Amino acid sequence: MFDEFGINAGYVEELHARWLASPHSVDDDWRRFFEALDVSAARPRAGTLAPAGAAAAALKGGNGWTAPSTPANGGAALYRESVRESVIVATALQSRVAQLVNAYRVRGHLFAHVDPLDNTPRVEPELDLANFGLSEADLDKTFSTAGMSGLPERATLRQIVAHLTETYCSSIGVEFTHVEEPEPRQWLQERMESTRNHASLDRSELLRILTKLTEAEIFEQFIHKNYVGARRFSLEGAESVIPMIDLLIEAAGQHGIEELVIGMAHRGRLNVLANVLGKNVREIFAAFDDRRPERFFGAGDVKYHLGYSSDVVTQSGRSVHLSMAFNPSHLEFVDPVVEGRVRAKIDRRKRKSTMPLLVHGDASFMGQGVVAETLNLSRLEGYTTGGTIHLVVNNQIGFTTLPADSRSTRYCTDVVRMLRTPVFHVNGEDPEAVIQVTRLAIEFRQRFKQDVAIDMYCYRKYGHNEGDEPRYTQPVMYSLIDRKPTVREVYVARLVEAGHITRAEADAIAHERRATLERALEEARQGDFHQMPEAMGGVWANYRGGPDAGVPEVSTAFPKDALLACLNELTMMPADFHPNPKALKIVEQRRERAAAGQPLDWGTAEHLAFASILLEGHGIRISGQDARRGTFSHRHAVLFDTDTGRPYTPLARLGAAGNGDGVGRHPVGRFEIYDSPLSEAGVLGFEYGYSLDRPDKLVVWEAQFGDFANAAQVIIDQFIVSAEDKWGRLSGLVLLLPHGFEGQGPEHSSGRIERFLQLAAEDNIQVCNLTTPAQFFHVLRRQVKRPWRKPLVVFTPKSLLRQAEAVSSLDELATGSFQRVVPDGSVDPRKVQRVLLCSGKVYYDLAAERRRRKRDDVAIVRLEQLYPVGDHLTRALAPYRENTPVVWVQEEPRNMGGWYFVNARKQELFGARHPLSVVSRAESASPATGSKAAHDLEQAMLVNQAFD
Ligand SMILES: Cc1ncc(C[n+]2csc(CCOP(=O)(O)OP(=O)(O)O)c2C)c(N)n1
Ligand SMILES: [Mg+2]
Repeated sequence: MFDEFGINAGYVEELHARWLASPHSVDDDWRRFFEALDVSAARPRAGTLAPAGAAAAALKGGNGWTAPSTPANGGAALYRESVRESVIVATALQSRVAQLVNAYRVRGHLFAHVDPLDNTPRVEPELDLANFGLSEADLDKTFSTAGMSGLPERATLRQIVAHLTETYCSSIGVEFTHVEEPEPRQWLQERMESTRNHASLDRSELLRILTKLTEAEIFEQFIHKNYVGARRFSLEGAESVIPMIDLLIEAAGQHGIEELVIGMAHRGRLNVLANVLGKNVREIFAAFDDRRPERFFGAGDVKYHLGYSSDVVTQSGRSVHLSMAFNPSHLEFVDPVVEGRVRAKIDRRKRKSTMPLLVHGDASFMGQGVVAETLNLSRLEGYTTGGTIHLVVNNQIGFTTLPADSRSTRYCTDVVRMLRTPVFHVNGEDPEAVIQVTRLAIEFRQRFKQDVAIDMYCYRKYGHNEGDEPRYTQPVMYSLIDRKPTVREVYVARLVEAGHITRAEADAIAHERRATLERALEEARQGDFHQMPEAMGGVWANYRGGPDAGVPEVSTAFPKDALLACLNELTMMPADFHPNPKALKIVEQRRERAAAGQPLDWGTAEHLAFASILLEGHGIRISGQDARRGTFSHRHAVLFDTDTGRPYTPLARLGAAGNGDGVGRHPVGRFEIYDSPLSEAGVLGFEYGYSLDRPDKLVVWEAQFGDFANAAQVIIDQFIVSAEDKWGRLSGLVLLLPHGFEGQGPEHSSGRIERFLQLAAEDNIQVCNLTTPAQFFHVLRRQVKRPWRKPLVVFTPKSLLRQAEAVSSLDELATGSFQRVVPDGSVDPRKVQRVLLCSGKVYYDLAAERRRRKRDDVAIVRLEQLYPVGDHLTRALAPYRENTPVVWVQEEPRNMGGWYFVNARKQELFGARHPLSVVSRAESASPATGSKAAHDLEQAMLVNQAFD
């Protein structure tokens, strides 16, 4: 039974009766509540009857609540009635206060003063007392503060409201009530309410904030003056970023974090490099001077994309290693790359405690889908990094576009809410509030291992870059900005007013900073300082990039008995494990076929490549959609118990059994394979990042079908193929892209060989399209064994996984090596009238047709590695007479596949000895037909044409 206040009066009455009988028989909250209601004079002792009027009066006097007036001569019944009514009224009020408190926690952020461009007084109609059935008259009544922190057990409504307003509606607005787990939510609530969400800072900390703000401001002004109009993507308006990251590093040191990897776009990047990472400003000035351009022909990158690393000793005495990741213009795509790097460092264990910090822009954070893809990785076993701190430099504009046109959401951080993790909105003009949320953020991350976001509202003092005029498009906003004192000036005024510092002291800090920059500029202009590419030391010391020809090939053979022993060990399952019988059969057949000397399929060769790499001490990490089983069910790297669903990964247990088969040589590398989320850009970016810090490992990303790699084109273009050229950064990442025209339609056919070949230059990547399991075995082994670290793109088969002819013998694995070109040993070169040159699966169609036609005048040469080219094809064609026509045969339409590449590079590929022509599908806007029958016809025509 609920009354008009939503209170179950009968229930309250019953509780009251229980409390009267035994105060501790009710919950603490209720006990305190009844105690507050109770006044000794009014409370009837057992067996006595106090006058109800006295009770009512006492209630009124003691608590300020109005109890119903009752006749003074009332008896026990009247007393009960009076208390009951008082209880109901009081309970109702208390519950309204509880609702109000809750409303501040849930919605207070909407009314916080977070925007430095908006000083209009806040109207908080939603938090109006009247909305909660409360009024001004209730302000001086006292209420229980149970469940709140930072207030005495009882406080007036006035005190409560003031407390809540300060905590939730000042310079910090917090979204946290959507956090589902009670522990983190309550922890945060307690931490905020107990401090009114204010950082308590001593004078030295205040001075440090001021110093950092000053450095930030003077740095920008100095460049502005000395390099007029040069692009620097000024941080002005958002200077608090500098004390913020400075504090984050200090806090990281205190929390025992040893390394911070920072991903950050253009805005304020130079400032962060100079004033946080301690990059010598001389070098930055030298980059602005841009002398000796001949060193950078066709290479290098603009100064605000370059990475840097340094070690900072924090006040706690601990050193924190800082790495600013290199990044391209493409906003936000560095996010997954940073996550992958951090994960690799964590996995390496030496840098056990590594934290990612991602600095975002407001427009890009909400606009770019890769952000959501990255956030989605954050709590997945294969990808978690223990929580990322996201800092959004929310200058409320993206180039010329305002939030109203940028997003459908209220906040630019709303995508983070998907993680049910806290988001702090903070006024960037209040550096101390920025410090407070930074502390909360890192503490939260350390405690709960989750992402957390800080949305720092600020403004952009100039246009998008320094040559840009913002008043064309934002006249009103900029007339406001033009009138604003700087963030530092606002803070100085505040410190002076509070008596922490004199104006002269503040000026001295600025003066000293200016003088330092003057000296650095002089030095930069005296000598020959320039941006030095970072040396590839540390984990990269033993690996090389540069030209293919400069690095010798290595042997990739592996002893036959050891391969057999691997297959044996991989079929051994724990006694209590019940694999799917069909999957078990596939695994067992690998062993049986090998033992019987029968040829091996693709899945077997792949497993043996992995096993041998592990046994040689290299770790392997594979991720991709459905990678554990394999899209085409050929892999079965993980088996699942038919009863329990428990996974079992034989490769991860390799060598652990100590079974005396001679396989268990140590140390065995770690094998990890993950089914990735359905993301390409995010996951490929992550794996690329991982490869940057683990050159010792085989790091593999597999696309479900090669076609889908184009959803990650930015990662391919901006990182994988160009990082060495732009940033001197190497990667041994492997991309497996299932490719082949098999009648499955416009998609599911092409991994877009042409794209990779167009991107191939300066020996930047390796592009392979293979025809045999042995080739796959050797190319994977080469990738870890050769010290040359270049991304490897392998177009992998689909139908060939089960093609009876696409097999290799164990000997070919045990003794062979990777062949960039597979010559044709089956025909007498003297008889050959035509050489068919091809790559990948079409080889089998051509070979079958040649058999059918019994043609011994046609040679078929396979280009297994399309790039880098080398002289391998020249050598393979050497046995044929000069001028023997070479026909490039490809399944792909003419404008796709390898044709344009082979034709353009024929001189390099095989000299001028042979005329070159092509057989392909007709030029087409879409890779393949949707009709299986049309595909079959096309394929037959193509093959016929090659022989006609
Ligand atoms: C993927 C991508 N699209 C477009 C651009 C071009 N662009 C560079 S900065 C910018 C505005 C970015 O706004 P915001 O993220 O708010 O950062 P701000 O410059 O305001 O700090 C745009 C559109 C880009 N660099 N990357
Ligand atoms: Mg912006």
